[in-house]
Order: sequence, then C-alpha cells, then structure tokens
Amino acid sequence: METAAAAAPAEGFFPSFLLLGFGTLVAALLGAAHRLGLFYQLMHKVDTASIRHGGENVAAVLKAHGVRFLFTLAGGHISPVLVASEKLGIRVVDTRHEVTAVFAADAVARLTGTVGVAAVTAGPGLTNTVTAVKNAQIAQSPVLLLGGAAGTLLQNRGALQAVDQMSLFRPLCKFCASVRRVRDIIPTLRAAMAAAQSGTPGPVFVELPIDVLYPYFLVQKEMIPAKSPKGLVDRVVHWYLVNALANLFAGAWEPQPEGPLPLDIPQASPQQVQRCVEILSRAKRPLMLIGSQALLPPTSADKLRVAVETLGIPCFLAGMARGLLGRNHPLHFRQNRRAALKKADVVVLAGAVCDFRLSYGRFLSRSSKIIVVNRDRKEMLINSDIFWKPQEAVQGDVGSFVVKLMEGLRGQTWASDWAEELRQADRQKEQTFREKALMPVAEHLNPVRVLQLVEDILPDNSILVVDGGDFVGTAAYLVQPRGPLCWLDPGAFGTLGVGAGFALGAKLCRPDAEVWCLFGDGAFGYSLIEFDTFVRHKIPVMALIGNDAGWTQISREQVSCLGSNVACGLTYTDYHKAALGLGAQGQLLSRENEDQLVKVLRDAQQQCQDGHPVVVNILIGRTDFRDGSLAM
Ligand SMILES: Cc1ncc(C[n+]2csc(CCOP(=O)(O)OP(=O)(O)O)c2C)c(N)n1
Ligand SMILES: [Mg+2]
Repeated sequence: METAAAAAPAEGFFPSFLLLGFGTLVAALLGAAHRLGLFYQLMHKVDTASIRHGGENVAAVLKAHGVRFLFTLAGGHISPVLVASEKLGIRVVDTRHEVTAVFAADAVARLTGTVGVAAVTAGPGLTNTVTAVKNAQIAQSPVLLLGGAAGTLLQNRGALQAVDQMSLFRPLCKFCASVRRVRDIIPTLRAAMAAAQSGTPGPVFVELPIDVLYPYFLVQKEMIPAKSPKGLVDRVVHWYLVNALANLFAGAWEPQPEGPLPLDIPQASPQQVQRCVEILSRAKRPLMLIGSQALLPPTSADKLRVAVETLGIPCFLAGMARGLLGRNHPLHFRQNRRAALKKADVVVLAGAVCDFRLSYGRFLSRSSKIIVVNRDRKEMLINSDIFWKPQEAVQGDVGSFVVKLMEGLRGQTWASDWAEELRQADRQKEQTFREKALMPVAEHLNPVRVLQLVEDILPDNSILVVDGGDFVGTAAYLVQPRGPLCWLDPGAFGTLGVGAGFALGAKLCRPDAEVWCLFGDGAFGYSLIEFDTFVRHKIPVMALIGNDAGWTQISREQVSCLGSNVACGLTYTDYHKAALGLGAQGQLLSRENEDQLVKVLRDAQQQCQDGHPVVVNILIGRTDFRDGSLAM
C-alpha cells in the first residue's frame, strides 16, 4: 500500500511538470516572436511609401569611412550599391573580371592604409574573386568584399546564381556576415570595416541578399503573392511572408551612426621594448629585415623611414617595405641576405616571416639573437619549434615598435666595418649584373640590359607593379622603387595576374604618379583585357612586357628536372597590337629597333603622360640567369 509520504512527490510532480512544460512553451513562443521580429516591429515601423533602398545605407557607410573608389563588375543583385555609391560621389570603376576588382581594392588598401572595397554579384561574380581574396589574406591587406546574394527567403531554394557563399569565404576572410534586414546593413558594415584593419589586417566579406538592397515596393512585388490566400496553409504562408517583409524593412531608415569604429591594434609592452633595447645595445653587427607589416598605419612611412635611418641598423626590405629608404640608401642592402644573416649578432625580424622566404627559418643562425615582431602570433612564431628560436617575440604593431626601439637606442652605434662588409656583396652582385647585361643572347634583347635601362630612366614619382616570373624576378634585383609605397607585388601567395588590378588601384590613389607595370608575357595574359578598362576609365598606366614566349620560370626547372617543356611554351604574341585593338597605345621593342630602346620607352612614357594607357611589348631572349625569386 502506498503511504502518504510516498504519494506526496507524485502530487507535486504533475504541477511542476506542467509548469515546466508551460514555461518551455512560452520561452519557445517568445523566442520565435523575437526571431520573427515581432517585438522589434512594435516600436519600429515600416515606411511602406519610401522609395529608399539598402544600397543607400551601404554607400553611406562607405562614404563615412572615406572610401573613394568602389571596384566592381555589374550584376542586378548589386545595382543599388553601385547607383547609390555613384550618387554619393564614390568613383565606381567597373573592370572586365571580378578578380581585377578585388586586386584593385587590395592595391588601394596597401597604398592608402585604409580599406579597399569591391562589390560583385552573387554566385559566379563572387567565385571569380576567390584568388584575389586569398591573395589579400596572405598579404594581410584590408579589403572589404561586398557580394550580392539570393533573397533572404530564397536561399537554398534554387535561386539564380546561388551558392553557399558564406562557406566559400569563411576560410578566406577574418569577418564574414550575411545581412538579413535592412537595419543591419550599417552596423554590419562598420564592424566589417573595423575587423579588416584591426589585429592582423585582412579581407572581410559581407553578403547582401537582393531583398535588403532594393526598395520596399519592388521587394513587396517579388515577395508577396498578388492573389489573396485561401485555406489555412495558404493563410499561414501569407502571414509569414508579410511578416518577413515587414521585419526586413522595420526601422530601415532610422538614423544610425555610420562612421568608423575604433580599431584594435596590438602594441608591444614597454617591458618588451626595453628588453629588445637592451639586447640591441650590446650588439655589434645588428641586421634588420623589414617586411610589409611595417608599413601599416598608424605609423606613417615617413616616420618609419626616419626611425630606421636614426637607428642606423643595416636593413633588407621586402614586400611593401621595398622602397622605404629610397634609391641607393647606405643602410639598404639587397644582395646575399643569407650570408648577412649568418654574420649578424642580432637580427630584428620587423614584420619579416620565417616561411619559405627565409627558408622556414633555416637562414637564421643559431648564434644570432633574434628579435621578432609581428601583429600575428602564429605567423610570428612559425617554424620556431624546429628551425629557429627567438630571443624576444613581440606581438604588436611593427612600425610603432621600430619607432620605440629608435627612441630607446638614441646615440647607439654599431661596429664601424659592418655596413661596409655588407656593401661588398652588393657591389659584387652589381658587377655580375653589369657583366650579364653585356652578354650576347642568341635572339631578341638581353633582359638584363633592358631592365638596367628601365632602372636608369624610371622617374622619381613612379609606382612599380610587378607580375610575372623570371623577368620580374630579375627586375626585383635591378629596378629600385623610388620611395616608400612605390612597389606592388602579389606577396607570399605568388599569384600571377595581379598586374592590371594593382595598376588600376595605384593610378587611382596616386593620379600624379607614373605607374610602370613590369609583366612576364605569361602573366600579361591575365591583364590584357583590362586595357579596355583603362581606356574607358582614362587610367594611363604603362605596361612593359618581357616577352620571352614562355612561362620561363617554370620551363627552366621543368626542362632540366623532367626533360620536357610541355605546357610551358607561348609564342611571341603581338601584345602591342592587341592593346591597339583595345583602344590603348602599343609599341614593339625588338632587335630591329634596339638602338632606339631608350627612345621607345621615353615615347611610351610621353604617351602615358598624355593620358593613354600604353603597352610596350619587349621581345627578350631566353637566358639562364636564374634570378627568378621575387620573394625576399
Ligand atoms: C595564378 C598562377 N598560375 C600559375 C603560377 C605558376 N607560375 C609561377 S611563375 C610562372 C611563369 C610566369 O611566366 P611569365 O609571366 O611569362 O614570366 P617569365 O618567367 O617567363 O619571365 C608560372 C606559370 C602562379 N604563380 N600563379
Ligand atoms: Mg615569359
């Protein structure tokens, strides 16, 4: 028989079970109501008469962040963004391939220290950008990619140009968001802009479904069936759609702050700086390797240059740091870096990374003390578990750190013969190049001679863009950028095809600079069609193609290792004529007009100054100079 005491819990159990069940139901209903935006809509109404559209909100945020250029290739999904941006005075530049739009945005980011922006259409428009987004990620360039998308309710329902874009860009971008309501456009874009520039900079992606971009009356027409609903299911679906539309536009045009959010930039602690100052104050033969990160804001290139000059430590410069010290600076060394690293007693890796560029750290000597500074912890310590070991690893902004080092080391001097010892190697290499320039080539022009002439006549107000294999690898030794932020190469991803996009971004940012692009003939193939873009948008840039009728950097290894040139041969294509066909200017340089070499280059330069994009097709002989590596 059941006792009263045993029955008591059962009596209490049912009411509490009911209470729990009821509570759960209420919570679920409240959650659903929240998800459907019912509470929000109580306070924030939809302006059904408004003809405004979400593209205007996008443009307003771009404008408030100082964005001057928007690179794109059109698509109906993103038309509102393009139209609104143009209205706000943002220059919309349409390219012939989406990848070029993102490369151009990357160049703008690198040269201005702000975010470069590209907008492309849904699906194939976005997939076409993947290489450039990855390139920007590896180069740590803050690029905002805006992508169209199917309507919020049509995703995964077989819409036109639909693909899971978020999954595609999540591994490539440090911030990815899909905007679901018009009112979210502004805060999402502000967060994206801040994320792109904070910490380790990089690309960010914001997906803008078509229904958050178009005006209410158009979206309503698409979303709500004209026929009134019949039957229960129909009525429920109708209510759901009407509510989704209302939630999409509720509070859409309420004023919100549009300007930049504060950035989060890691800085070295005073103790870390002090420890590094102490290490360097005992050094006799210090060496500094300065990489791209050093040129990031907030330290200006000029302030960094002064700091490096005051420190007086011999430097090797790579990536965006090339040109930091101008041409032929006594502290700047360019040859035999490996030997210099072996001899140095303290090495400062100021944004330089121990990846393939430093043979994974094997170029560093175990007997040197290594100071490494980088915004990115993982990159900073890469391979330190096996091939090298830092004495001090400082996670922080590189430029600010170098300035603080300089302040802590004022008056410090180094072994008097150290710089001179390093200079010997540069002199030897220069002599070798002089000899190579005089060597006969079986046919066409000697590329070393051509590039030496380029070095001689390159103007001070030039920006160099390099895209190719051996020809531009040789150029990296011979042609010196004339100042900071005057050199653009793809970076550690080694991407061919960056040239036209980089040139476009560079010329727009610095209209007064002469943009000289050095291309391999293989690489130029990717960029050729963009001469149409340059002509339409009046972007006078100059392309010098080292045309050796082949993918030579690959060919020479493939032939010697594997005995076949398969897939490595091209022909001496008339790229200059193709340029003429696109409405640009074209010149041919070959043995026939060898004595006119300088004149042809100067004429091309003049045409460019007169406002024309120019292609100079330079037929060069195949040489085996093996100076192909662009990487430092
Ligand atoms: C997008 C891409 N495809 C292929 C490669 C591999 N690759 C590296 S260098 C090179 C040859 C480049 O040829 P060209 O531009 O003519 O320069 P050259 O070496 O002949 O001077 C190739 C195909 C690459 N780095 N990037
Ligand atoms: Mg080639």
